[in-house]
Amino acid sequence: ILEARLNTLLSDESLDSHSTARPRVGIIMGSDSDLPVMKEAAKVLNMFEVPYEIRIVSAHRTPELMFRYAKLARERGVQIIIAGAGGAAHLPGMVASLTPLPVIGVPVRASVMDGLDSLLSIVQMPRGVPVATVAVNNATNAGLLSVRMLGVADVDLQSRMSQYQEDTRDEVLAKAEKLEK
Ligand code: RP5
Repeated sequence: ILEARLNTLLSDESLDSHSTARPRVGIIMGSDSDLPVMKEAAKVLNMFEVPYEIRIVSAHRTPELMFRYAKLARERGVQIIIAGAGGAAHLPGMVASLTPLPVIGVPVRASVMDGLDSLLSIVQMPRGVPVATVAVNNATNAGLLSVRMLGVADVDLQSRMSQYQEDTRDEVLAKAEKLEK
């Protein structure tokens, strides 16, 4: 029965309605309690019109699903995995150990230690198994980093990233000028 449930979860039919295209980025997280943080990565991907999927995959509570997800991601067309977790945040590192895809880790601030526990759990990977770790709760940067990575082989996406950077600069300059007045 477990096998059937795992198969259903990772089948084409289970692709959610975030986009009609096959997901290029997989956003996964250890718990639904991570969702308020992790949805910021989804916002960025929506803005850049990059197809993505968003799923709960727990290293500790659903290890079989984590294994299956990581093993199948590449053949399902996923190119980058963004993985968020808090506390004993093993998800990004374990997924990175199971796939050749780039993994971006988002340390989620859990109830204690202000997220330092999550950050260290994700960033202190052993040599040979990299996880690109962003700041605590900064799923926005995980989304932006994934767009930059895809931009290496996608000229259109890369030029939209340049535009985003110019817009960000102009916004800050406008604020600076307003303060001067
Ligand atoms: C981790 O434990 C999750 O990633 C989450 O950040 C943290 C707490 O999970 P819940 O107890 O809220 O489900 O696995």
